[in-house]
Amino acid sequence: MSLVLPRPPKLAPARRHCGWTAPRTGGSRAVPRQQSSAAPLSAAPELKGNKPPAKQPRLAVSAANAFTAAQLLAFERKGHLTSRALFSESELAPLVQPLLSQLQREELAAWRQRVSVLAPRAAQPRSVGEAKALLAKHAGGETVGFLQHFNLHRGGSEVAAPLRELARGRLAACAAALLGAPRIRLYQTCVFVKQPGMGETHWHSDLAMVPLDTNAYVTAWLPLRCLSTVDAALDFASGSHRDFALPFWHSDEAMGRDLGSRGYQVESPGGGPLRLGDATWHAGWTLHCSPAQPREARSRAALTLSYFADGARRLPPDRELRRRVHPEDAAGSADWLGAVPHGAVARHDLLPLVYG
Ligand SMILES: O=C(O)CCC(=O)C(=O)O
Repeated sequence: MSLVLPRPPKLAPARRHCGWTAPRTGGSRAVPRQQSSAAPLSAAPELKGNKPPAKQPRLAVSAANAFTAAQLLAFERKGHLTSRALFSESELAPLVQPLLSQLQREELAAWRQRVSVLAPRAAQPRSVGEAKALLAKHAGGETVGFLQHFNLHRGGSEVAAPLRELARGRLAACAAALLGAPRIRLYQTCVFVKQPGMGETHWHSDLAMVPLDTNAYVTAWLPLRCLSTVDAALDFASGSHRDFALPFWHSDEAMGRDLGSRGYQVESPGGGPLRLGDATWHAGWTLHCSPAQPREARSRAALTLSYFADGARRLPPDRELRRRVHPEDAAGSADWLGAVPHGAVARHDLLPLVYG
């Protein structure tokens, strides 16, 4: 059963807005005071290992058998769903340590991306310490909610091929089932790292950051270790993906001030904290957020894989839109956007067909 909070918390007032929802750029806590890098990311001892991921079992998951009718109905109504034990721990474990090592190697690049989003006029930092100092000075009080590592499935790194395999297998079949679409493309992968003391991820909808003219978009969120009750998972505003009135009638400012009056039931994954191998799913317009990661906790990293139904078109140019695409995730689409004209069907090698 899902953990249902008694009352929806006031849905984040935010200093900045992504399209019609608060961006997921910061949090209520101050930027961590320590200037050195946070404690190293490490897998739980039982998860260490460096073998290639075990082959997924032969039992083929297809869109037809991925979920029960009751689960599909719940997803339609609520806009989110939890898949328990979608993978066994031993299937994912071999991917985890190489992935965490890569995140550590690329930490400075991730801090640079945060600076470019939160303090776009600041100079490129040369170290993590410098990035933190720049953000403290120039981010207008906005705290860092996470670091993002986009599209590690691309290229030839140690983790790229296993991630591509992961993106094509049962996750793609689940996405096809949830979207009710016969052909599915991978939009992006992204690892979100919340270091100890990082702030909350504000309420937001993913599609506000995606330059596609579609509603058929879904994201799988997989923690890279078993989470404890204090670790920051996602919270979902149930039914918010169907709240057409919200962006239709309300200004960005009004929505940013207070979404709490809309009566959303706020739910986090039910049945206890997520384990390695569990996944949560949220629809492209579902409002979701994540609390701050406690200072005394370990870093929490989560792999996200976002899918869309084949046939979606790139949005028209800004002058024809009521709202602009929020630039926070621009790094995720930068490599193909120029090759797909406005209004054209989004088909590109970097948006591979992964199902159907
Ligand atoms: O992991 C987080 O803190 C944010 C993740 C998120 O916003 C997403 O998966 O869309």
